[in-house]
Amino acid sequence: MAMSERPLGVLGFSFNKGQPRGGTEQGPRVLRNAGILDALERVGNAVVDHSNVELPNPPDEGRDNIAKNCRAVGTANKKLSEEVSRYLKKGERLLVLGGDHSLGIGSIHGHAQAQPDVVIVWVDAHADLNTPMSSSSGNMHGMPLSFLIRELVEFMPQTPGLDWCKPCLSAKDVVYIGLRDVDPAERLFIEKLGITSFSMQEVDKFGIREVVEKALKAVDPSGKRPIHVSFDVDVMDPAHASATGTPVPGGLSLRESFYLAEEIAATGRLAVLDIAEVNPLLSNADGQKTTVANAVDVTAKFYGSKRQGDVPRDYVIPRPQA
Ligand SMILES: [Mn+2]
Repeated sequence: MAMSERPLGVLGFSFNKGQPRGGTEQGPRVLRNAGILDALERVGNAVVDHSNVELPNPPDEGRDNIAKNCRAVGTANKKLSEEVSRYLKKGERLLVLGGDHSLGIGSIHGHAQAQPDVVIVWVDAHADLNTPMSSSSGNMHGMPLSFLIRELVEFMPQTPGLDWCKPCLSAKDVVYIGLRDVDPAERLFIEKLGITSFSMQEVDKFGIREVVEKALKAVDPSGKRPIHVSFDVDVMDPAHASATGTPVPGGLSLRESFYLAEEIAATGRLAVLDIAEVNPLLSNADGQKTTVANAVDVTAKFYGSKRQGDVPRDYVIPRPQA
């Protein structure tokens, strides 16, 4: 079955312990309330809502580690990984509604167990590539890729709660789009490991059309591998997504975000999409509404394959009465 014809499973990951602010745990609820399931059905997907991942009680955190809440982040993501892997093996595509971006650990790990040839398109203002040693904040939503990339293994400390997570990607399986706030260690890793990266400066220079084309070519020249998009809403300009924990000025316009999503949809190879870092407790009422609405609209573009517009299956062009 063509990828785009498979059922689309939706999995909520109601979690906030990868960063310090309450609210990201409400992401799945506000996105569902805003009609994300209907929006996906309207563009022709057979949607199956698997509800939220049932998270184990947060374990006691020791004071012995530098990655904050690592036991909670680890156990929750282990559960997420198992669920993602299970539904993919059943033949579904998956949409993961976060939750903070530490969810990348479980979502990508689970994806790689089911489809080892997966490629990652990380769409974010930040690289989320710090190790527990290099992070200045200790917040794990800035670290997910460091736990997943094989070439970084020598830089990774033993992290309680994450012993189950064996790196499953090489650096060449990852491409970044939208970066504009990158820490020193992240910059060095990107350079030394040769991770393909398109910052906002490159989006300005080449335009979003060329960036998306180059990004997909770089990560999968054959154009055959399953795609995992991890979309942090902070990649969008704060004008379009202010209800998020770490907004950075100068991001993707709404139209650029749509275009990226439409081009990914057009590949027919999107297997998993993460929508991370919607935080309905931040920003003002207007900002909250706009952020959630834009997150829903961008998500629908990732799954609406017909770029010329979607015609309901039962639509009949009206004619004048004879
Ligand atoms: Mn992120």
